[in-house]
Amino acid sequence: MISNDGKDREITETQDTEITEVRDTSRRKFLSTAAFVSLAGTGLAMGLTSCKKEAESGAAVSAGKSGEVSTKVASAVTYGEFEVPPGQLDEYYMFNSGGHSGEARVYGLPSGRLIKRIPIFNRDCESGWGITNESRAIIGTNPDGSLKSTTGDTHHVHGSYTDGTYDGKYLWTNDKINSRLARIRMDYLVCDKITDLPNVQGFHGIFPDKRDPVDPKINHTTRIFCGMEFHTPQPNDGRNENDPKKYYCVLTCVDAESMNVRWQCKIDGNLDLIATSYDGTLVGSNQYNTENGVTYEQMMASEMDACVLFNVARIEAAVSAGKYFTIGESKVPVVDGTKDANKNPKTSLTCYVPVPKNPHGVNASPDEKYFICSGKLSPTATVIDLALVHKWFNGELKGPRDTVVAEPEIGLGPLHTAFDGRGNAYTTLFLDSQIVKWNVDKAIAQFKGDKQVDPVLDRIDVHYQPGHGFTSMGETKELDGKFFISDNKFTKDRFLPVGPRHPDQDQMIDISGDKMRLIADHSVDPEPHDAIIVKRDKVRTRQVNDLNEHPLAVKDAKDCRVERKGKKVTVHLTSQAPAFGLREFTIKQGDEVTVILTNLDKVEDLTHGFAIPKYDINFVVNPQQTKSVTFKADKAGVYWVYCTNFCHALHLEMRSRMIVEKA
Ligand code: RUQ
Ligand code: CUA
Ligand code: CA
Repeated sequence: MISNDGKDREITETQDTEITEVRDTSRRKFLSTAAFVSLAGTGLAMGLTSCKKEAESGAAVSAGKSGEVSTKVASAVTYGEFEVPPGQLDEYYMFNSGGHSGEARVYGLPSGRLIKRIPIFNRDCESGWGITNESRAIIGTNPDGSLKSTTGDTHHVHGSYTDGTYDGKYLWTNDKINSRLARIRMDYLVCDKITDLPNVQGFHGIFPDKRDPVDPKINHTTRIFCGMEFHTPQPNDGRNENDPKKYYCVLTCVDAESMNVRWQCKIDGNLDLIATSYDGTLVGSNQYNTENGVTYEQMMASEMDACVLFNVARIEAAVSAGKYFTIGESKVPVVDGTKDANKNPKTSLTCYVPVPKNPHGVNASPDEKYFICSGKLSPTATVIDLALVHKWFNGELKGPRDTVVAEPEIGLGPLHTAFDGRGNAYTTLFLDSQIVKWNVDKAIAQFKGDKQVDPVLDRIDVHYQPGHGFTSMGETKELDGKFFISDNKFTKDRFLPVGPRHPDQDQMIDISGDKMRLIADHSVDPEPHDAIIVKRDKVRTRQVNDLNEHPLAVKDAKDCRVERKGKKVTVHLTSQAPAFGLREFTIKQGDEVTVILTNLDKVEDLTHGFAIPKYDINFVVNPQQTKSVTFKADKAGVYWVYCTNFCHALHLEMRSRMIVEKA
């Protein structure tokens, strides 16, 4: 069992000698390729072993091999203070990315209740996302009318800032597959814009800026920074495909309001996660592939990779001065942030800070002083002092590595770091299946040479293999240090078995005291990746739409009608419980039909649905909302348009008869 001080580590039966050596805290340093690859599997075995023991001691629900489930009462920890009784509301929102679903999700915390899914890069037949004309215009369509794409891979959700904290205006999330950035407006919690990033593959990290780097009056988010993980030929149109030395990555800056791409910055190596400084001057990204490798062996060849820091003001000055080029057909200005083009720190656009090895995760500390970059294949976290980064940019330091003020050894497979506002950092340890709590000042003292001090304060097992970890309001100046969520990648035996595809898990940890306490296992749909925890008073949603916000709204049931222009037919329709404004309408086979539907009900929560059998059309309209849909009436016959949302005692009777006359 792994003890809380991290020293007394029992070696499990499943570990071979090589692994034993790696797990010895006194000897383990960097992991060799072979050690890492075998360790990944062993990490899982570790998790299982520790869980088995917990179940025996009465702290877990576990399913045996045969599928039988035994429930045991949880031990000493009390959970009452984190319970949300019936009728009470949660204190926080959690905005989660939805991984392969291409959506975002909204949970209440501390209850862990799923309260909304926000479709973005997918097709969703409840809201009609990807079905209605309005949503299709946001997703984008091809010349043949098909949707640009309906696959997505969202990893990170971040909110807009004013004065260093969430202002409740926007959220942004990435689509890793198709290199798109989506914006969610927070008044309705729906996606309102999607931007394609040119010249990008593997769009992974995102972070909004927290204020303007030069204009003190602009204290809110105006830019989103987007990382590019996979280097490619530029332009990627068939040239140089066999010459990886010519591949490269760019950082992309997108305007928060217009969602237009402002500029890109060419770099050496790749970009993974993104962090922004509280003063707006710096953007950081961990780089695990400074080798420019094309296989994982090549990508882990060096002992040191980097965290690259971008000088935002200098980059924008270079763009304004016309010191840029463009790539292929893209008109986006690209500045050169490579080392060769930036030999003089005093004019450099970028600062490459060496960090061991294949780092993952870079997080800004809430005291505004540091970026912390995890080693992943090194058991360390690297603390970069942002004031020193500015000194380097002023030519006052010998080298970029002089910006590093601490590099504590914290455990195996460190990925992401969160904060409590009391000077402590909490880092997820993927391979150790733990969260480690460590003190940043102590780590700095240790780095300066104080051998007595141990920065590690506490460790807690999670179940299992944590990726992201984040704290309540943790990425703002208003962080409250109440709890930490560990997004675990593996959950084998933590939930009722549901077949080979397991749920993922948000495990909730109380961090308010000296010792961390595990307080809840929340199941989540794969794969949540990352989230932010936002105090509920920051989010002010509107509960009823505004009838005037859609230019085509049908504002009165009397306006319902069928209009024909040649083969183009428009059906103006309303819904008001328990009826549609037209009880029937007739069109002709071969018509191109647009239905515009306004829900005239004003009562909060009185949503109606609109579905046409055999026509693959399904969406809902909320009170006072208008949506439209266009389809080809290619099948003659009678089709009962029906309401899909239980709205009234006569919900089942809420239908309209669509008659398609044979051509
Ligand atoms: S990444 S598990 Cu897609 Cu956010 Cu670090
Ligand atoms: Cu309207 Cu059900
Ligand atoms: Ca590497």
